[in-house]
Amino acid sequence: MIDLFSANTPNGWKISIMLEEIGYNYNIIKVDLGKDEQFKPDFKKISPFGKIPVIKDNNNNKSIFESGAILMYLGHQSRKFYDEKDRLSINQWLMAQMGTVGPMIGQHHQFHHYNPGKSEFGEERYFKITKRIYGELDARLSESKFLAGPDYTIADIATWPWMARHEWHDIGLKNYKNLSRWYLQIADREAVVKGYAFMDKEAKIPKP
Ligand SMILES: N[C@@H](CCC(=O)N[C@@H](CS)C(=O)NCC(=O)O)C(=O)O
Repeated sequence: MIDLFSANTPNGWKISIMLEEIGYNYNIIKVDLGKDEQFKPDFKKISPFGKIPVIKDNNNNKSIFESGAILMYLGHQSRKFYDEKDRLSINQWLMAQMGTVGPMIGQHHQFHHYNPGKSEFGEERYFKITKRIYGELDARLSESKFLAGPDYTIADIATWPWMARHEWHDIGLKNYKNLSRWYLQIADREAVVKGYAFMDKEAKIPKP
């Protein structure tokens, strides 16, 4: 049994989707970011930067922070979506999500969605970067079925939740043929539908 400390956000969905995909049982412990629960001393003991998601594996009492590290741990444990022979490619696309896709699109959310009108520079900069990321993912997916190669892996599980916020981005996912094909194909997976709705049973995946 896994304890999942999380919130209803893209970084949160990565892990609920993975846990659904590998069929592990998990307890959800909601961390209310609006109430700054991520900064409580007990939570910071397992998440030094005060961020969700975190898991605790009750089989060995280990806790793990950082979504990429959690996906690698669960992929390794379950031997699913993290095939040893494909790790070089999977790790690169996973790290690209962790270092570029998530942080950059996260800033686009801050300036374009949550705080429009506060900084023209910030809005323009992250709109442009997010649009470029759409193009770069689309180019990759024009030559490869999934991000790391022919198989669905933890790199897709890490990246897909960020595209699930496409309605906030105002970039027009449907204009990116390969990215849309990939997005919709993953959106049809039962585990993704369940993992996306892990904190809100009524939540429906937005289609382009
Ligand atoms: N690199 C971290 C990022 C996690 C992250 O930014 N989580 C956000 C929610 S999506 C959070 O906890 N924000 C609370 C805060 O920054 O105060 C990961 O991938 O786990």
